[in-house]
Amino acid sequence: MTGAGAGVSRSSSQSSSLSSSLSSSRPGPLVMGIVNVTPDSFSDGGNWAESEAAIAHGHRLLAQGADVLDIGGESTRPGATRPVLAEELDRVVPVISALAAAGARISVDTMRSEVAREAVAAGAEIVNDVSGGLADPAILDVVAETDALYVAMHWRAHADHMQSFTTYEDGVVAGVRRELGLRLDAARAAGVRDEQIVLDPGLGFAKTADHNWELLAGLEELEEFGLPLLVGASRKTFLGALLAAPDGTPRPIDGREYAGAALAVLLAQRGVWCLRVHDVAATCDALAVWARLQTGEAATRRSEGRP
Ligand code: PMM
Repeated sequence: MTGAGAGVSRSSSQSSSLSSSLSSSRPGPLVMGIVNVTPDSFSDGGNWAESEAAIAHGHRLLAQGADVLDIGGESTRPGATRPVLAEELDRVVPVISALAAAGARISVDTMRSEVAREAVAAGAEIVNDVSGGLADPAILDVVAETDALYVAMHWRAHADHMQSFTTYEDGVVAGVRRELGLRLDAARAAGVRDEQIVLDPGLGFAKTADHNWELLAGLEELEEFGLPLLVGASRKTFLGALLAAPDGTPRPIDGREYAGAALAVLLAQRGVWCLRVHDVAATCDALAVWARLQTGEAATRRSEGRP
């Protein structure tokens, strides 16, 4: 089967050799299934807080079509407090070890260098750092010593006060682009190779709902870095606000799946490299429709003698 992003010109040209080594059974973006081993994540907190439940959930997401599993031990929902290091390690390492031993491709969702180091030793191939190296700059040195991919997300502050930092003087797209560029410089200075790096606009992190939509509409500004992009929109508050009831009550978290699937198709069309999602089955179904239509369009072009 072809590599990540195959069949999508923009993402194919963006995919480096390392990111291409993670492959999907379908064309289009990789599907990263979320396993939050936390008592308090905003959409699935507490559901998979015990190792065994988290491992079983990981297997379920793999069976639904996830290409990679993102295992996290710290909730980043607005207002969340941080677990201590030992607690985060206890949450994620056993789950990573078990799922990697079963053949799953693993990402670790952490801002801590020590967790990144242990996670890679346990089998993780992606270090997903929502702080892009700001929370613990030593994480960049850990990544530089490995062949792991590094997701550098746009971030401004820890979850307990991030929503006090939603001012973007020259617009959110320009601000995110500039600040992600600084994180890229820091990663390169630490020795992280470009082929390891994936960028993420950080939807919901120090962003208003309008900011998230502007970022989604302006993704080409981030594509200009020439690096693969990962987007995490799944079940987020801005989707709940979009789908609010007439009285303004946000759509509950478990009613945001169709909106997520619609977004998955649009992001596939854009050539995004990876989608970080809770609703793996719905995402994979939506991507199957998108991929089949690509094949259909190619056949129509051929039969009409068009390039
Ligand atoms: N969002 C959350 C956690 N980790 N990682 C990346 N790379 N991008 C994201 O947008 C992102 C993330 C918060 O969502 P969750 O609590 O549903 O996991």
